[in-house]
Amino acid sequence: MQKSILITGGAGFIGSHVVKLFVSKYPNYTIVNLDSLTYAGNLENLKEVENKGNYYFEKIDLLDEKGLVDVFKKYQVTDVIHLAAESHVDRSISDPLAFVKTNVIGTVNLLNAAKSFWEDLEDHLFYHVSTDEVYGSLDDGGFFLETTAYDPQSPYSASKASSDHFVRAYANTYGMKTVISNCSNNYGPNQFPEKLIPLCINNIKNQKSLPVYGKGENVRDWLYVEDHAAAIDVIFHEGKSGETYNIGGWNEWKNIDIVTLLCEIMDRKLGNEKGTSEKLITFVKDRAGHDLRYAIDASKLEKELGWKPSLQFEEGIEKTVDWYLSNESWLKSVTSGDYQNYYKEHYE
Ligand code: NAD
Ligand code: TDX
Repeated sequence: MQKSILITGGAGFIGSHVVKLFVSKYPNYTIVNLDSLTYAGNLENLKEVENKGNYYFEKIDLLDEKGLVDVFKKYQVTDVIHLAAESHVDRSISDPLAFVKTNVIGTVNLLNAAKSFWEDLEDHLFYHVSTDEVYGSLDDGGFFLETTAYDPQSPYSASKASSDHFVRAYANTYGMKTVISNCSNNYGPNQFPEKLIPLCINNIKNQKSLPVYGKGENVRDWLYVEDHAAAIDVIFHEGKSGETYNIGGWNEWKNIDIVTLLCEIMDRKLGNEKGTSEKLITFVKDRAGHDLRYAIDASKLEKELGWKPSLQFEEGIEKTVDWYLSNESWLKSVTSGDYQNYYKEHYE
């Protein structure tokens, strides 16, 4: 069967890298990017593929049930890779319901659209992209395994955990072919500057303070976004139906060490005297319910499907800083609201 893949959230950070990879690597697949273009979605992320013959864009909200079904019909969708979500933990603390709507109800709407359109569920795959945050916080050492019990601690992780459960429920109840991957923190080009790494790069550039939550002792495992996209490619094509795969970089960093490293790199690149940017570090009130440590054991994916991260963190972070420094107009547009005008000019 000719593949027609619906990728949701393709205008966002990770989704745009997945769309670019699939459009260019698989010219015989039809790739449909479904995205409602929230503040986090930006079609500029997809400039290099927008004129490719196998790429299509649909501005549709996951809450628009009819719109979803229409897209399945219009493109005869054979498979789904679901990335669209509200993704920022701090926003989930101030507005949990937005996360329930998009991440929980939106995912169920998408499952329903797929279930109603696909005649033989055996012939199709629903791939759900999720996060390591569903496992909670590793306060006493160890790593998250695929078998680790769910223990979400923030409204964001609770909504993602719920969506994971619904995907498994559709596999169990209706026989839908599903696969789920849970990945650690991503970094790289096109990440919205509300997340730690791009926020620090942007603030250092503008000589603004660098807000480090609490004592900066919280630990995250960081993976370059293109390595996540490569893992999604492998899992989509070779993952076993019904399985879960953890994706991570074996790359744990305390927040304060990442911020300090970014200060050093930026001082070098901007020609500042050593120590200039570190003066911007400001310890601020901790995030409510701040998870102490995440760490992924990605052995299952490495052993069973042969994936491993390709980029060392030192190289990835240099590339990331270089990208933000040479894409000032992107940064300006996502932070200024000009993007909405761009969208109107180009697409409406
Ligand atoms: P992002 O916030 O950059 O992008 C999300 C995209 O979804 C945006 O383009 C947005 O417009 C779209 N979207 C949001 N609500 C929508 C709705 N109701 N209908 C249609 N589209 C909607 O997110 P990201 O960081 O690229 O994350 C993508 C996925 O990967 C999410 O499911 C997230 O939970 C998961 N994930 C992210 C990370 C990370 O470090 N960023 C790590 C692991 C897993
Ligand atoms: O200004 C800040 N200061 C700070 O100390 C920000 C924005 C963050 N932090 C801390 C909080 C976290 O411990 O840095 C760490 C990373 O924060 P975020 O970039 O907000 O990421 P995190 O909360 O870890 O969640 C991310 O990784 C998992 C993504 O946003 C999620 O979508 C993904 O599932």
